[in-house]
Amino acid sequence: MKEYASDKLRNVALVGHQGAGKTTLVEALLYNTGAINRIGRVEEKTTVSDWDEDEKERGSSLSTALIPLEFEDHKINVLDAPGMTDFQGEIKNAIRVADSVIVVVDAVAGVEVGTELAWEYAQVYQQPIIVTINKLDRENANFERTMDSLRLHFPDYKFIPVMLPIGEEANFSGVINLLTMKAYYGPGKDRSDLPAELQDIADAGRTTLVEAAAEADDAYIEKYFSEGNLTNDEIRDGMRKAARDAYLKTVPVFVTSGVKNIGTVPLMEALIVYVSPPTQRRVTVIPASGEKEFLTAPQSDEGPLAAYVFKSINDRFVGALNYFRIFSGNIQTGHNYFNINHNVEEKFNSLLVMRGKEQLPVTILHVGDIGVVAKLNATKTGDTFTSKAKPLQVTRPEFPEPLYTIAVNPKTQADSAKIGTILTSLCQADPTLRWRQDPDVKQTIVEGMGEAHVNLAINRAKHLGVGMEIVMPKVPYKETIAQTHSDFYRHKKQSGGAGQFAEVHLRLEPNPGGGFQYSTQVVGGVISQSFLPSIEKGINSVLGEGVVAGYPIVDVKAIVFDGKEHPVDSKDIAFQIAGREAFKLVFEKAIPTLLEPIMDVQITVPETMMGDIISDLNTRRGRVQGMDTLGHKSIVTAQVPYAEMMRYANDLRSITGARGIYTMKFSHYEQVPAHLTQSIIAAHKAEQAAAST
Ligand SMILES: Nc1nc2c(ncn2[C@@H]2O[C@H](COP(=O)(O)OP(=O)(O)O)[C@@H](O)[C@H]2O)c(=O)[nH]1
Ligand SMILES: [Mg+2]
Repeated sequence: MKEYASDKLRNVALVGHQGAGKTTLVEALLYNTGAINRIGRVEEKTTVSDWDEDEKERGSSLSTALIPLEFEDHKINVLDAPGMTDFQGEIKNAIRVADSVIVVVDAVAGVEVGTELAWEYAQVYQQPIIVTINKLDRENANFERTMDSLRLHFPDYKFIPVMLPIGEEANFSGVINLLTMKAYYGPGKDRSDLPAELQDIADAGRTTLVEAAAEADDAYIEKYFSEGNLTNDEIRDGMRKAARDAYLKTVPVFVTSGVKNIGTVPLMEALIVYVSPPTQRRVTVIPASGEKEFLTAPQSDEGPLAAYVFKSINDRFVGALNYFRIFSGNIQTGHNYFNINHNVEEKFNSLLVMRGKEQLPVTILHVGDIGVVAKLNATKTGDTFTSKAKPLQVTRPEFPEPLYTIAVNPKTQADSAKIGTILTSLCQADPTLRWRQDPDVKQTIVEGMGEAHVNLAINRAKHLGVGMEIVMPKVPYKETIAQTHSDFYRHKKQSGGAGQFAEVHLRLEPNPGGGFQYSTQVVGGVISQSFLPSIEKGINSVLGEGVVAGYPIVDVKAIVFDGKEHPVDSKDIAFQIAGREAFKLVFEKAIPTLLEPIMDVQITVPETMMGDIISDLNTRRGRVQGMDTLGHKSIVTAQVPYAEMMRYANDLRSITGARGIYTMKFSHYEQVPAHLTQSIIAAHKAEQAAAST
């Protein structure tokens, strides 16, 4: 691929709800530039973006694809992000490294959950937004209604059409460009005169556009008032400024159909005109001093190197690849660069530009560009390449806590040996995925943002040669007691051989929030000093296993207050056994109870669904703590037992038709209600009985 200087580069994240037509739109854009000779279809698994085998299987994007468009001497790096909320890590990272965001909105459905999510991230990273109202060729598509939906959902923003549709649904045939005041049919390469019946609408649209552009600059306002018009270059410049202005919040609106390839050339032109070159970027870095600072714009090839790795993959066909964006400096084949996060130099032998899965070798990438490097050793998502001389670390975005948990078992002995390495590498590549060996529930736990997300991880592990079966994760309960109780246990073995004797009197007291504590109050030396640690050892052996339900024991004080010993038969092992058995005995009588994790949950749904959400929370033993409205959205905060939230990602989707999102994080442990405790204990005993027969 050709070499592009930074003023010829543009980076855009293509985001929006799943199914809005992003991947298909990219096909049309590639086709227009001559990179492909036919527009691929998601249904036929022939698109450039959805190249991964899992994506083909599911028929939708699961991760961000990098698609460089070479158009009018420019290279536009399009990051085609997935739409499902399960993959919000991918969406965030794409927006983070782009300089502008195109939100694709379905002209039938209007604003959807994925639209709002994308919008929220664009705001977080202060990225200017361009909207394209897409699929205008579909039955029931409606430009004005979609505009209304945008205004309703994002009331702080001003939506200014730059293109207007010619026809709708099956009659959608082209766009009116309000800058040139010409009609562009099909993809929009050639201009024709405006159809007479659209002249009035076009005139009104032009006025709105000119006024919006004028607002961004005092000189333009003055000119507009005195002369009544602006030049097209002034309009473009004004719109570019207005889109970046935190106060004006102006969003240029385009109209397209990917499948029919209509309005796509003006959209590409817009990407060059309305998106700033990547050297103007405000980016936070952490230098050696540790104090955050901004890289001053314009960034240049000569500046200190700061290249951020926003995606790593390890695919069995394309191998291990790291995708990075250069915020400062440049990167060249054959050079070594310093990975500050892992404190290692990595050699860039294979520098590439990717088009979907197609690898195009390059020798240099300039400041602002997005590229890929193959075959590194240590580098993973979130790392920064920099120079040792002036180390800079690009700050990572914050990622949400996981929402969906599964447990996995290796399928075979061989799988069991590899499972840890593979899961670790998948989690390093994806900051929203986690795994751990949980000693409390004795399971291998994998956590992510939703069922599709964790299933994809398990599938990828399978492709990498590790078979796993998914099982239900256990709730990490803890055992404790509700009442003080004392009793004793005598261990006696005096038939044949060396005898054993020990007697331990033990009191257990609840110790809320204080963990486990062991102490002795033995008076008059009834138990020798040397046996006291033996008793403690015996008790400790039970703490991890639990007494009644197989969960670890917390918040209990154990006090040895009396006992007996035998001059010959008392020994370490005898006191260990007596301590252990005394503990179990007293624990069973001290009203054993279970503690369960309680989560802080925040749920955002359309206002009309708030009632359904609250009544559902009631069935989950949830305590609603607050209700808020933000625009037409309701936000419910609640504390809910983790046991009731394990499959909430799926349940919320079905209650709201995928129009709800939520976050969840651990708050504290709390006592499980008595009737539930009884059934959990009974289930554990039944399981043990079954295992021992
Ligand atoms: N009628 C029509 N269908 C489209 C258009 N673009 C995409 N589709 C269809 O909508 C579905 C989702 O498209 P896709 O590109 O995967 O959407 P993405 O999830 O946003 O990437 C597919 O069935 C496409 O064939 C369009 O412009 N018009
Ligand atoms: Mg897609």
